[in-house]
Amino acid sequence: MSLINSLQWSSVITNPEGKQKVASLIAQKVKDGDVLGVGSGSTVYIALLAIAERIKAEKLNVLAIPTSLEITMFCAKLGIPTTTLFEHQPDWLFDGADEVDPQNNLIKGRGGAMFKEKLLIASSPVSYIIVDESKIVDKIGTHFPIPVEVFPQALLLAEASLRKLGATEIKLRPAAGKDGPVITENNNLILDCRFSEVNHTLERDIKAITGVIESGLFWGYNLEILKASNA
Ligand code: ABF
Repeated sequence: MSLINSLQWSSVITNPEGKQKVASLIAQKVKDGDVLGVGSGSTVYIALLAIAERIKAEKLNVLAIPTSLEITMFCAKLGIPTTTLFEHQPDWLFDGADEVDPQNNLIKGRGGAMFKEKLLIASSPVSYIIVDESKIVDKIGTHFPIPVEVFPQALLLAEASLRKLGATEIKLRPAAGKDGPVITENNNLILDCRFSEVNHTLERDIKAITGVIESGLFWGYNLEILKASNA
């Protein structure tokens, strides 16, 4: 067995039934010739499994633009050809989220890939966000902090600037299972920030800090939310 074939989704998948429902909805939308933006996370992974089955059964020509190395490797395992934003723009995209409010504002970035996720959403004419019911909140920031990707040498400047914007808690995200901080695929750090108030200007204000690469706050994007309850 090749090393790619031995690749497994290792973390626990919460609410697998709900995720399976929205994943099936996404798989049904795939058409021959589509270039798909592919987000990150377990819901996206389950959708990829369903898409791979359709590609195989119906001999569809589909290209994927993944948002993380992990998803790129799963595409390789599943036989889904990949491309990049240098060569193609997505026809449409699917991605998960950590929180979705009634206006379709999101928090993303638990996997630390929000820079590429936002880049893909900004590049795609249609973006489907696939979520189980646990992700629906009345107010953004209910369960999750807002992740902010920061160039390492800008750490102290970013911390001070985020506090000026009203951050009440800022944590340097630790690496899972080893010492030190999480290092993103772009070689940056992640600050998980809680704010007393999250409003329409916060995303722009965070992004304006020198050294901030991107935040996991997605405010006012043109998104279609696919929920497990609608599947
Ligand atoms: C990505 O995966 C992230 O932006 C988000 O944090 C997470 C959702 O993961 P899951 O589908 O596993 O709940 O979409």
